[in-house]
Amino acid sequence: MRNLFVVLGDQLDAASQALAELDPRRDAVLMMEVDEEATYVKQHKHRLVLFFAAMRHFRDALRDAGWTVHYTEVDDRLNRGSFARELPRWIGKLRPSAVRVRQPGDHRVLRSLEEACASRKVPLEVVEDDHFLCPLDAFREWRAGRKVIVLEHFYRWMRRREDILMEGSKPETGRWNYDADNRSPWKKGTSIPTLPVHRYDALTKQVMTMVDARYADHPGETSTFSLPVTRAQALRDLEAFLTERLPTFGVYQDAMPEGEPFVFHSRLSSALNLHLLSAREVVGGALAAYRDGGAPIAAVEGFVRQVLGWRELVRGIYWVEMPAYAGLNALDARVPVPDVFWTGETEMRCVADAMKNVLTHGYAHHIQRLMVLGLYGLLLGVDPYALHEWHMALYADAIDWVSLPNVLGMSQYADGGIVGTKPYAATGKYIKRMSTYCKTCRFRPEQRVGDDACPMTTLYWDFLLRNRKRLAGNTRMRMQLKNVERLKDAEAKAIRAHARKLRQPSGASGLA
Ligand code: FAD
Ligand code: DLZ
Repeated sequence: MRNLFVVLGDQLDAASQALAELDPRRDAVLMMEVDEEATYVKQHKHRLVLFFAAMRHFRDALRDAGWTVHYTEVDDRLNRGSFARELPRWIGKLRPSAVRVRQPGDHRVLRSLEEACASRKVPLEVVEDDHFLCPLDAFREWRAGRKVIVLEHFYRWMRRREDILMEGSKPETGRWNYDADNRSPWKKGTSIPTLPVHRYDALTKQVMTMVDARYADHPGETSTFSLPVTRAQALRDLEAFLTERLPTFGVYQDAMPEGEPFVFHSRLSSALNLHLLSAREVVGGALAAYRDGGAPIAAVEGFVRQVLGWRELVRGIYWVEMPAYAGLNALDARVPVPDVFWTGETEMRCVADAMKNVLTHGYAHHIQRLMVLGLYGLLLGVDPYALHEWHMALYADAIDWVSLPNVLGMSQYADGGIVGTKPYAATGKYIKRMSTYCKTCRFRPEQRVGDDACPMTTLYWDFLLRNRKRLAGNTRMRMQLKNVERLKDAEAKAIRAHARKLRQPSGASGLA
């Protein structure tokens, strides 16, 4: 055998250039289910069903297309349980001249593959992953010339590079960005289309049974699993989003109606991150909807900005900044992940609803991630890497390259301003404006102290008091810090004391 081509669980893309460059007569594919990936953080059952079922379907599709696919299932008797130990077993058995893999989505996995190949003295070739629109070398070049990273700069560069919504070097509608049109609070009575329901075949059901038995004590229930595990299912989800949800995606992008897990979001992240869908076709679909008059520019541009802008940007940042990035903790946050992040039990309606989504679906939409759970972690001072590990455990769409910059960078500001220019710190008043939670919540967002005070509000002021020296050099924080300086000593003392109470195991945070 010439090349042994390793396909990882998040690389299920049959149209990849890397596969096209191989010869099915001389090269073979290897896919490994390994227990370590399911247990290094105790993963949600939806995440496990998603990966194992999608991998097994992809194996069968490759075999049908004429590929030799060597495959090890997680409960195979000979399976050694980790990439570091399983890959050497296959190299010993198959004796390839080289092992080839697309850039993995996780620095830790890349190191494991490198060590495994070195132990067997076989070269490992890591090739570009053409699922992504921005090759890593191009990103490095873009990054090299800049002091600070600004999404808008990267996004415009990508729009020009890909010639998307452009007329020459100018945006075709005269505006780069419709962000300001995409922040409407929720309007009561707005009806939300339901997501497609997938019929799962025997193979997927078999995986569910295996996950129930083998990972019984992991969070989540397989009975509520509803994600696509094949390309055909992913394409159905894409089509349903483009026709039914995209037109309203922009308007309610930041809205949080209670009891609505998906609002008008696409819920395409897991299909994208496993590469069942390509970034190019998802962006292309949205652009086609605009051209056909199916969706307005504000919605389409807003969606394109997420996929072409944010998604590509955080991936670039991950690979340029790793491995040092994982250890950053600019605000010296050391609090353990609170119990409520595992149980969802709290009187805070916002946290309870977001956690319900996470525990039921392995999903929460962006604003719940950033401005409810992320905000709560930031204000409590939760250890940012521990929060990232929690995220990797509970979200079906989490891959290291995307979770780490979003959790540690965007939501916790632990990178000191690489992903975002300032901490996303806010009081409960932000949540009141953008959600329906506060209507049924016993806490008052306007109140800083006292039994009825919204914990987000108390903790916001406490956060600024604790971090004012660290944030003093940040010009974008000037206004917020000025307000802190206006607090009287007695007020500041009362806030700090109330915040300490909230952090007790019996406090609203449920820290234990
Ligand atoms: P939509 O709202 O419909 O957005 C469309 C697509 O844009 C998404 O599917 C996603 O591919 C992309 N996108 C949007 N924002 C981002 C972003 N900030 N970074 C990367 N891609 C983006 N996204 C993940 O895919 N995996 C994660 O593990 C993840 N962790 C996050 C953690 C935190 C704390 C935050 C604030 C954001 C995180 N995101 C993550 C980004 C974003 O929240 C999710 O992509 C989105 O909520 C997924 O739901 P959706 O498919 O319905 O997205
Ligand atoms: C998340 C996950 C799980 C649960 N299981 C596997 C697996 O058995 N085999 C595999 O190749 N990948 C798995 N993954 C994804 C990895 O944890 C990791 O995100 C990717 O390998 C990064 O490219």
